[in-house]
Amino acid sequence: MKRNFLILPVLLSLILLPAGAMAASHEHVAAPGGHAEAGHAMPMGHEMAEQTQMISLGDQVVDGVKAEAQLNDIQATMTQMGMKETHHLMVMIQHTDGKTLESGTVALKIKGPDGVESAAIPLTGMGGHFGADIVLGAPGPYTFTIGTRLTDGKTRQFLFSHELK
Ligand SMILES: [Cu+2]
Repeated sequence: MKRNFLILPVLLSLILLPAGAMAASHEHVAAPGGHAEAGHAMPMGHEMAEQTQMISLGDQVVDGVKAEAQLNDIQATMTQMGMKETHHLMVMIQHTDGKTLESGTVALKIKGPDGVESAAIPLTGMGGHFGADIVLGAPGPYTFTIGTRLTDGKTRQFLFSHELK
């Protein structure tokens, strides 16, 4: 976890390069229905990935499961549509043996610069990851707590941090 903060600038530069490749690997083109059904009618965080700033939150392994989280800045597009969401948070969840987990219950709590933790926000399964459009209203330190109950019945908690500019 600590290591991730140190190498974040390196990760960012790596992640900004293969934006198109990453969008493709999320299989959104192959599964647009899943997004629509998921109340994700305007999945701008994905299809417009090339124009979207992506922020890696790093990855974390808990009890044989790896969660890799990412924020996509969707504010410009959402503002145009009169919506207040600023970011699309997505988390890819895999067994450490490499198998991607796409079912189960995943929820997010956000603690912002004001130190107040949000109510749990359900993350919707959407073709290879779980995600939600969220509002990060002010610059400053954020903590994202992601709780999962996957098909093995175990609960896990993953913690990610980001300093929003
Ligand atoms: Cu998504």
